[in-house]
Amino acid sequence: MRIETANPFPYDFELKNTALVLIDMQRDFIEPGGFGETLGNDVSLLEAIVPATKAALQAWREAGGLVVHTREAHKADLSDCPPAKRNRGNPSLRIGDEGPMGRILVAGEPGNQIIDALAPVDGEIVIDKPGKGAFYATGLHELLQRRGITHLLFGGVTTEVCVQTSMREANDRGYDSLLLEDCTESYFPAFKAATLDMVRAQGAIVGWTAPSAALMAALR
Ligand code: C5J
Repeated sequence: MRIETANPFPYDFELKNTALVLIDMQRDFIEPGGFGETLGNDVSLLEAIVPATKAALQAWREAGGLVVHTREAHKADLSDCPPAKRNRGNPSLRIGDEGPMGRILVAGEPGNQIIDALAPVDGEIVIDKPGKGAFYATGLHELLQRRGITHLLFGGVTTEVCVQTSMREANDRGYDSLLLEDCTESYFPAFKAATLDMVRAQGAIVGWTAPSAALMAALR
């Protein structure tokens, strides 16, 4: 299969060797009243990508592709949360504190769940990650290697933090990655735009980008 209009040049992939990776589409970042909003962010920016992401997920499922969901999630005792991460800055709520949707970024809490519209189904992989990158302190690389995955299609939030970090980690591990432009978002639109430019600069130094419609066209 080929995404002809991918940037900076066409992206070739085989369904059986490719996974769709949705980064941290969890309630605490996306829904009003969650952690993201308590940090002073306008979460409606992130909510706006849900319909396109849902459509891409549905098309990928119908094609029979592997789906990976991640959550930024710490253990209840915070033993996997470095003090530097927890203590930085002056937020009204820190990781592990009781927030509007349970303890902030703690596995199993209501706010840590993937939003209903994109909820994982049987057979899909769900990775709890303590870092920004999906490969740090998780078994994701081994799991993908066992399945023969060489290509990754990324969506999720936020573009310049967990999505970009995961793409860079994937790049260093030898994956060809493409970021679905309308299935990722930032609280800072300029950061999203800069990330898309950075990813595909210098001959796809990190990877490719394309609108989800171009993926759907390739799948038809
Ligand atoms: C952040 C993320 N922004 N999922 N997490 O802290 O990008």
